Amino acid sequence: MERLGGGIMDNCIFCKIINGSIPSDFVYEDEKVVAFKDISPQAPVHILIIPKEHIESVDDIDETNSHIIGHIFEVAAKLANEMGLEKGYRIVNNCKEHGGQSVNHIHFHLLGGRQLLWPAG
Ligand code: DGP
Repeated sequence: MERLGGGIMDNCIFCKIINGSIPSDFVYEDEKVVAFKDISPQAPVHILIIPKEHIESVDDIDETNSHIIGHIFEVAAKLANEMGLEKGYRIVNNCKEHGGQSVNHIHFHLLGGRQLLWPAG
């Protein structure tokens, strides 16, 4: 995979969503992150929040990029409020193969609008 300008990777689905070459239903965008509806929703609200910079997984978080993760949680709380999730919600990250990660561009699922179950499978 080749790194293009602005931290975009050439064959990453989520980089293509960020640059608009794959259409998606954006609900939020700023200079660091975008948020859009998951293509396969698991709850009435199912949003993916991702950094514009291509970071593969939580395993690649270090002191140079950890500020982006804090920002993602700020955006998640803001979106949860705007979407009426006052009863609660869940933020999920799947990391690498055993964590169930299927797209190798770090992303956080914001899920809500129903009673969510625990533990995860
Ligand atoms: P994970 O399993 O944690 O890697 O989640 C990847 C999620 O990405 C999964 O819930 C489906 C979603 N997804 C995959 N491809 C697309 C796409 O092209 N558009 C949108 N909106 N979501 C996608």
